[in-house]
Amino acid sequence: MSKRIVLITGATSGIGEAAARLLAKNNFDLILCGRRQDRLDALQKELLSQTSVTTLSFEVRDAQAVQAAIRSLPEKWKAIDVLINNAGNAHGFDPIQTGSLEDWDAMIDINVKGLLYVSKEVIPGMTERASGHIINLGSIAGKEVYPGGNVYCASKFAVDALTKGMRLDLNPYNIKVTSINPGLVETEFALVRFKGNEEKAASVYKGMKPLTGPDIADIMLYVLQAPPHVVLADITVFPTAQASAAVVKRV
Ligand code: 8X3
Repeated sequence: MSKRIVLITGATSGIGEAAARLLAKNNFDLILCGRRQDRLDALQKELLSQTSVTTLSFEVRDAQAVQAAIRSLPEKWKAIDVLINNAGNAHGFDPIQTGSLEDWDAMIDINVKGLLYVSKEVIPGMTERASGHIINLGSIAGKEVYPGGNVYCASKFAVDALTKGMRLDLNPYNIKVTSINPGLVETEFALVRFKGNEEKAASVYKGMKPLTGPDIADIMLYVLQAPPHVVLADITVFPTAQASAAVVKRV
């Protein structure tokens, strides 16, 4: 297969960063997106010896910024073959009666609206060319609701619905749509959810071996290397110690 251009949101850490590293080695040119320009620069510098890399720094929740950034891409980067909607996070773990508006806004703005803003800029080129692949990062939290998950789960249920909606609407255009729905993955995810509380964040992964960013990146590469007539539509992946959102074997 010839080289493809992939745009990855949330490329500055965790799953997005691992995907950037793996795809750089596997015939993809990279458009790395994130909020933190210093991290984007460092990753670009690291990967430039392996492939072409450009960066875009913006907040996915800012529709204007998303539009301006993606439209600023030089001509040679405009034909995006693969969109990885990876940016997203959980903010807070409060029950519904005490959750904060700020946390709710962040999760809905980033996980749902941000995914839509980026998709809106990228999909028209794909429909025009009648080719493309969109990978949305869902979660087990988009399949099951657990105590304290409320708005985060709602945001990931929305991602699940959007993935299905994209697959239906883009069916006439030869565009593949995949969702990858991980369980526990050890990234900065828990640290963000617990607002920097390292002890609470560590307890999420205590006594079990969680998935890692590179585990999810491996799945992405497999998905992207499937033959043209094959699309992995919906993948749920757990660490072996996990059986559902809430059932985890710990030692
Ligand atoms: C992250 C998985 O189980 O922590 O999306 O909600 S979980």
